[in-house]
Amino acid sequence: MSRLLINRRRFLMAAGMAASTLPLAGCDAFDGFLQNRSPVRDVLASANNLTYRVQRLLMDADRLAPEFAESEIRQGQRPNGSTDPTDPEYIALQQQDFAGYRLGITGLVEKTLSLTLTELRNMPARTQITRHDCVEGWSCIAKWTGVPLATVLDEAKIKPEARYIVFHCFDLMDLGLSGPAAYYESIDLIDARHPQTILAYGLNGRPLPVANGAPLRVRIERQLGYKMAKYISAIEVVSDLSPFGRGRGGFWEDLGYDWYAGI
Ligand SMILES: Nc1nc2c(c(=O)[nH]1)N[C@H]1C(S)=C(S)[C@@H](COP(=O)(O)O)O[C@H]1N2
Ligand SMILES: [Mo]
Repeated sequence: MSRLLINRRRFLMAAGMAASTLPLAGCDAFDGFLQNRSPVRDVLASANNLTYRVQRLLMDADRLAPEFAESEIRQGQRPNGSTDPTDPEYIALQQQDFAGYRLGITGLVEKTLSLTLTELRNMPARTQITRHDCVEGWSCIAKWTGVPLATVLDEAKIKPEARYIVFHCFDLMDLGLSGPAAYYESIDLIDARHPQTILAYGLNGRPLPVANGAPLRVRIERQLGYKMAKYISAIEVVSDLSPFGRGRGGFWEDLGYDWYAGI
């Protein structure tokens, strides 16, 4: 399946230009492009829905992304997006090497969890060497170690009405005039339960560095890079994505990217 790869800066410029040609100039116009009933957005959303349904129909739910040999790791994982969060809560945790970190799992679960890094590291682990594809057009092969998300969800016992997993992150993104917005992401339960979907705390045999999302980031190997939330502060199990951000299921999705970024 072909996919239009666009440079992110160009994308944001294009979004800004589209907004500035609207009758109302300024940030109201930018908001207008993004608001729920914008025709532009509806077209994007319906095309994305179609891709999602077609891929889900054609795809074996457990099909694995390709895995590679150690010798195919050619460089460190290229840090992208946020690489050094300055948010006070994050800095405080980082200063103590994340000893005080707790991963909360809340929402539509029988049992709310609050897990330390030690507890996460003591759960069954999976290591995989996979290729990360960023929408900007670059790739990187790296070795990731973590606990399968399915294991954590089984521990929390998700309720029957659950449909999506939302990842909340520590880092705020600067949207210029629109002000800061928290990075967040979401996936469906098929991706959540996929064997290669892990909450990673290790990269290339070492603890996950800050630049790549310490202390915990998700790997969703059949999707593009922006789905793989770094700096995860909490996981919420939900039935509806509309309450989060601008309601499209992720920080970049709220700016127009596809929610389903299957590759
Ligand atoms: N919290 C958070 N997660 C994030 C991002 C970000 O800016 N903040 N950027 C995303 C994008 S676009 C990519 S390509 C990958 C980059 O991961 P890396 O820095 O380990 O290469 O993280 C994704 N997850
Ligand atoms: Mo990306």
